[in-house]
Amino acid sequence: MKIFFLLFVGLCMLGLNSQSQIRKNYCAVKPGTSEVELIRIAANITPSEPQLRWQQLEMTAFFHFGINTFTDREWGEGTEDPKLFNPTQLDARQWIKACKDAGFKQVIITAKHHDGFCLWPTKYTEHSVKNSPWKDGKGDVVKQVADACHEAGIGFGVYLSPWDRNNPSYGDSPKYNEIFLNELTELLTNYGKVDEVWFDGACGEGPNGKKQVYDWPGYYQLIRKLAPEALIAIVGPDIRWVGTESGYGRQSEWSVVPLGEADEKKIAETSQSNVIIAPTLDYQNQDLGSRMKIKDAKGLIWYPAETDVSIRPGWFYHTSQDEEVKKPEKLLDIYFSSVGYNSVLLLNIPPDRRGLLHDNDVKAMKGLRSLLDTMYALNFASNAKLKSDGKNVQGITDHQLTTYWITKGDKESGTIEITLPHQQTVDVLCLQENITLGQRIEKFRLEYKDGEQWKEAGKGTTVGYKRLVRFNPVTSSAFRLIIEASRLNPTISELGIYKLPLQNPK
Ligand code: FUL
Repeated sequence: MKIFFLLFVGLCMLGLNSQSQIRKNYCAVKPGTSEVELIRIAANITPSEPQLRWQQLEMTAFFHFGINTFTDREWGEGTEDPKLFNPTQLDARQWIKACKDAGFKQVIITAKHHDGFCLWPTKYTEHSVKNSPWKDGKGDVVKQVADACHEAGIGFGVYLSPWDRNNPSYGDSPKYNEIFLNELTELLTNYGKVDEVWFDGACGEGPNGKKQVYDWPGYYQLIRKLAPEALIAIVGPDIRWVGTESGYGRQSEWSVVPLGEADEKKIAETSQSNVIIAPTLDYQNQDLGSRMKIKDAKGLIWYPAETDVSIRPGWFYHTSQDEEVKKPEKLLDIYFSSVGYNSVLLLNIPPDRRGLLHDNDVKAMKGLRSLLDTMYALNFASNAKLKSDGKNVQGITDHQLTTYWITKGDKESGTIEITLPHQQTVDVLCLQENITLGQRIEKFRLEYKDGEQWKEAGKGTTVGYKRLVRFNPVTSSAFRLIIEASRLNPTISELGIYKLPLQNPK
């Protein structure tokens, strides 16, 4: 027995057991690690349970709502009179219904924006709904949104701005940090399950001229303690900013990114198994995770991208922008460039002064849903004959993430042939990897048969949870997906071939 055990350990150390699983969302890279071993580690980093749940949401919604809604501003100064906050027909159920109907599976409300006005009657400042005329100061927007989400069975998240232009203690670091922790405690204990906590890093000067130093580790620890399943986004350990606010992510989007020396040191100081630091990255760089990018990594972490964008030019509601709501076709283009680029879409739909989502916004969301439903209704691959040089090709059209095609032995490339019963005109390829094993594919192409000749229809680099590729329409009954390069064995969890319900907006 002992001999077998020693033999097994020996094989792992020699790197011969290329399929041995690391199965965790972070791994330190020891000095002297070979390139082959580094790739093996990268290919086996997987999302944590909450990250996996979040990635599968695909579309989430943001609600920027607060004092700015009533002052027609984007950034309030913190000196606004709480009496200005007076929605006439606030109904969070209307917001949640519109989102749910359009396919959004989680929402985030700006509980406090930079102006410091709190949408819940917190005990820790007077600058809140409790001093507004709305419901005679007895209202609680956060509660309405949380209750509506929980009733509808969709996720609930909070945006809490650390930058607070109202709080007199802001800039007096320990004092303000304590207030901030108290606010977080209220939000994480009084409103049922919280699924996402969204921080941005803005840090202005305090009224006393002092610079506030945020206690990020303290904030994160409190969230882990009170809401262990909540993801901490943007300035946080679980979800990263995609790097733009345009709705357009990267075509090559790696969810596994490298950590440098300084981050590794911080992790070592906290805990090796539960990363609670926000990794330092050049978020706007086009390449965050290629082989070149990870070659000097001191650690590797699953740190997926969220693409935040507003349905209107501003984050908050402005009557003057009622005619500038993005059209369904534009939203579809954004969907392809966010969800379709291995990222989660966080679309902001700002409630108006009535406290309702405006008709124009609701119409646009419905329009997006209808385009997506029409496209996804018919996957031409689902009644096709599938043939491949790998294992379990039937698993790629069964809507199950964890039944998947994989290459045999240690092959890092492979082909799947898709023969349709009849010729079809198509222009979209949808691929998904089984990310519960890791993100691996580095290069792929789709070919179609034109007469006797195979021609290229579309191609791409990374896949990850979901990759959509639009291409000029082609008509054929024979297609083949060729995985050209991968980190270890590539997997395909789902494959779809579709026709866009409109002229290709590529
Ligand atoms: C930014 C903020 O300054 C904007 O007002 C908005 O909340 C956006 C989502 O994040 O950092």
